[in-house]
Amino acid sequence: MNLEKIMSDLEKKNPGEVEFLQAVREVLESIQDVYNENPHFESANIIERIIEPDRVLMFKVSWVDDSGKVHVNRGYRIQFNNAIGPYKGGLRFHPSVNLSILKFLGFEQIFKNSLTTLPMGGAKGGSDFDPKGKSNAEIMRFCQGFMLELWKLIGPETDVPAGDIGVGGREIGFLYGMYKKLARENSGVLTGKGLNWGGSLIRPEATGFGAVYFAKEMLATKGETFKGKTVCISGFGNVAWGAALKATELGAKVVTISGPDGYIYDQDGISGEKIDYLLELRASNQDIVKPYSYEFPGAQFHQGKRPWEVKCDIALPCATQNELGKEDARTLVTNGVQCVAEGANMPSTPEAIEVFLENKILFAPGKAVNAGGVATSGLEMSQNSMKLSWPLKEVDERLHHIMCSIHDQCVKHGKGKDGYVNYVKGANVAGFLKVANAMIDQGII
Ligand code: NDP
Ligand code: 2IT
Repeated sequence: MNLEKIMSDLEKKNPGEVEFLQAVREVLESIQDVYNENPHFESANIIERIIEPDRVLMFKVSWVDDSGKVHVNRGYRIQFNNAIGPYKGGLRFHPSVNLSILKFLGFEQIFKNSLTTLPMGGAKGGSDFDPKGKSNAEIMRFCQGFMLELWKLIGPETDVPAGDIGVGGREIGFLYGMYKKLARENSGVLTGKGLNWGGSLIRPEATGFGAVYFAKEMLATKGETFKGKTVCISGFGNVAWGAALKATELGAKVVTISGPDGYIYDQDGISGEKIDYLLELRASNQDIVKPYSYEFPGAQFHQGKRPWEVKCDIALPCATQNELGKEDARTLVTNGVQCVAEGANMPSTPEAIEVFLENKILFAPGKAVNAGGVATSGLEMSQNSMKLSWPLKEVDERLHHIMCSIHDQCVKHGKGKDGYVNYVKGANVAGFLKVANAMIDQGII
C-alpha cells in the first residue's frame, strides 16, 4: 500500500475535507501491515473502493420559524458502505455540520458497525440546522422538512438512521411521524424511538453504558476496576450522561462535565440528582453548562477551558471531534491518567493519540468504545423485525456481551510483542477485515 499516494489522491478529490482525511489516514495507517500481507485485497482494489462513499445525498430543507420567517438549511445522507448489512448511522444537527464531518463520521461508522458483531453497514447524515434556542414547533417543522427529502432513500432493510449530536428522542419522534405518513408503513426505519412505539429499553443510555463497559475491560487487563477512581468526562449530552451514570454505579467519582462554554468541576462527584440534572440542562436547548454551578453551588465553572487539566485516573471524552489535543494529552499523562476511552467520535487529535500510545496509556478509540450506541440500535432493529420488545435485563446483557466481544477483537489484533494493546490498530484491523472480506465475497459492484 502506498499510503502517501493514496492520501494525496484523496486530498485532490476531496479538497479541504480535513476531518475526513484525518479519519481515513488513521485507518489506513493501522491496516497497512495486514493489507500488505493479503494480496487479494489489493487485487480487488479494496482501499480505493472503501474510501469512496456509495452515494451522497445533499438536499435543501426550507422551513418557517415561529415569527413566519423562512429559513433554508442543507441536509445530507452519506451512504458509505453496505457490504455487511443495511446502511446504519446517526443524524447530526449542528451548525458546524458539513460534508467533511459527515464523511468522516460515515467512514468511521463502517468499522464501528463491523465491530459490533451485528449485520450493519456504515452511514451518517444530518444538517447544519442549529437546534439551539428553537421552539418545539420549530424543531418539528424542521424535522418534517428534512424527512420530506430523506424518506425516499431510507427503509428498514436499506438504511436506518438514528440520533447523534442535536438529535435525540424528540427529533426521532418528529422524523418518524413524517416518514410513516409518507411511506405508509410502520416499520423500524429509525432507531432511538420512544418506548411506546418500537423503541428499545437501554438505547438512550447505551452509548455511555457501553463506553464504561469497554473501559472496565481495559482496566481489567491491568487488574484494575472503576471502584474509587476519579473520572473526567467532557460534554453534557446523551453520551456523557450515560457514562456518568454507569461510572458512578461502578463506584467511581465523576468530577467534570463540559460544554462549549467551559467545564464544571464538582469535587463532591456528579451523581444522583446531579446526573438527572444533566438531562434537564441538555433539554433546555441553551447549550451551556454554567447553570450547573448555580444549581449545585459546591461546583466550580471554568470558562473557556477543557476538563483535561483536572487530575484524574480515567478520562472519557464524550463531546465532539478533536476536542482533546497534544497538550491536553500531555497534561493528562503528567497527572497520572491510567485509561482514556473515547465516548465521542474522534475526540482526540492524531498528535494526542501519539502521546497516549508513546506513554503506553490504556487508550481506546471511539469506534470501539462508543459502539454500544449503534449496537443497541441494532438490537432495536432485531426487536422491530420480530415485533417483540425485550426486557431491560436482556438488552443490557446483550450490550455488555457485545462490548466484551469488541474488546476481545481489539486485543486479538492490537496486542504487541511487549504485551501493550494498541486498541487503535486492533479496532481498525478487526473492523476492516470483516468488511473487506465481505466486499471480496460479493464481487466488484
Ligand atoms: P448531544 O447533542 O447529546 O451532546 C453533545 C454535547 O457536546 C453537547 O452538549 C454539545 O454542545 C457539546 N459540545 C459540542 N462541542 C463541544 C466542545 N467543544 N466542548 C464541550 N462540549 C461540546 O450528543 P451526543 O451525546 O449524542 O454525542 C456526543 C458525541 O458522541 C459525538 O461525538 C457523537 O458523534 C458521539 N456518539 C453519539 C452516539 C449516540 O448514540 N448519541 C453514539 C456514538 C457516538 P453544543 O451542541 O452546544 O455544541
Ligand atoms: O456515532 C454513532 O454511532 C451514533 N451516533 C449512533 C448511530 C446509530 O445508528 O445508533
